Amino acid sequence: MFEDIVRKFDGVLKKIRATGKLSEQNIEESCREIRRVLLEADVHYKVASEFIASVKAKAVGRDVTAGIQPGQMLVKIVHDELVALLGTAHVPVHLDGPLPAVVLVVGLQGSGKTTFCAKLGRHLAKRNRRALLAAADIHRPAAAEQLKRLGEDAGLPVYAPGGLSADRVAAGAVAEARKRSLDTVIVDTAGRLHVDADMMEEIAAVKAAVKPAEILFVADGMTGQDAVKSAQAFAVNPGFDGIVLTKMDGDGRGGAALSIRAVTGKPVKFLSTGEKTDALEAFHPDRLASRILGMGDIVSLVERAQESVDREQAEKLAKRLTGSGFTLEDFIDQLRQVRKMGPLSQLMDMVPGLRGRVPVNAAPDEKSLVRVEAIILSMTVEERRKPHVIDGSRRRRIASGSGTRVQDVNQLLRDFQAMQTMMKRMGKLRGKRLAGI
Ligand SMILES: Nc1nc2c(ncn2[C@@H]2O[C@H](COP(=O)(O)OP(=O)(O)O)[C@@H](O)[C@H]2O)c(=O)[nH]1
Ligand SMILES: [Mg+2]
Repeated sequence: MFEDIVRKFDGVLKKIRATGKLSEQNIEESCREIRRVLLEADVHYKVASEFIASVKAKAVGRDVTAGIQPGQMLVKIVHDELVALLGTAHVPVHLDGPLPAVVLVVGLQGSGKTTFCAKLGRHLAKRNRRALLAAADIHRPAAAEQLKRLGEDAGLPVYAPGGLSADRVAAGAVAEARKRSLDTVIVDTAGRLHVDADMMEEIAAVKAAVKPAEILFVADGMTGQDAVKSAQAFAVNPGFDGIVLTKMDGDGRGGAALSIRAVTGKPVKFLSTGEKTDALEAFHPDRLASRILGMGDIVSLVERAQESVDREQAEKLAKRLTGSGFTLEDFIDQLRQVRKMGPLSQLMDMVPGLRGRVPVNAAPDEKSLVRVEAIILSMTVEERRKPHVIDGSRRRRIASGSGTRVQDVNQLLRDFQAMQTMMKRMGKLRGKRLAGI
């Protein structure tokens, strides 16, 4: 699913990520390439243009958070726009109101309605809902048989009386559900190859008979912009609350999934990914955006850095760290910043290129960070600024004050000294590089 678009985005993003500075020109260039990828994925051209316009507006003149490459920042902007395009948050099926709640499933023939009815029943069973499937596709005798078979497979009861009109099947199913204390009725309806008046009349009758809490429109995700077009027609009549994209296991280009929400204004609620009744995924815009950009973790890295590192403070710290004045107070500041960003090992995992390369024990664990902090907090201000005054008796005092052992204090002072030396060396190196040596 989405392999093709992921691959193409990956190529474009690799270039963007390496961007050293965001200028109007390279933002323009990046946007042009993103637009091409979107159009090749069969995204609606209007949707693609609007998408690009808002990425540009957000990227131009944007300050870059400390600790992040400008290119990564742009990737994050693209990601956030993609999430917005896909609908921001997951919207669950609406089942509130009088019981049984009725879900009406509509869409063109062959889109995957009947299969989806069974999948939805199974999905809801995990949420403690007990659903009855109603066979209101009365035009094809095989449809009721198919629903019965799928219901059996999913462990769900099926109401298929035969010989009744679609609206009477639906109403009968509601009565049956009440009798059997089932709280949900999922109504499978007939579709045509194209939208037509008879079908709409029939759906209108069903709607009037059972007052559905939710109408779901099922579209074949493989058909790209055709799915979007039929969604537009169904949005006008009979209207619907959410979209189900099926056959997402196929090699469709993903364009329907990317544009259908923007075009219809209705949220995608599920992706159907196979013929079996368990092949259903709740649709989460953020997860799909990350998957499409093939970069999930950069986003969380940038977010955490933005939340926890104040840019100026970080720059000041960097200057002091590499200068001669690196003290235990800076050391503790730095530890706190790092800890705010989350477990170190997890953080390292998120840095592209570092994943799996840093041995687990190279990263200090949380416990020892807490210990180090306690030790430094037990020192006087003078001791923190001039650690060389810390003699044997001070070490004993600090150890008992922080609930640690003298060895721990010794170890910390040794680590600090090594770090101070390293910082000085880095400072010199940077100076040399700046001077062009
Ligand atoms: N690969 C795949 N096939 C599906 C999916 N959903 C439905 N199908 C198949 O698509 C065909 C039409 O599905 P059906 O539920 O009968 O569509 P309906 O005419 O809208 O009721 C059937 O062969 C299904 O097995 C899916 O998510 N993935
Ligand atoms: Mg069917």
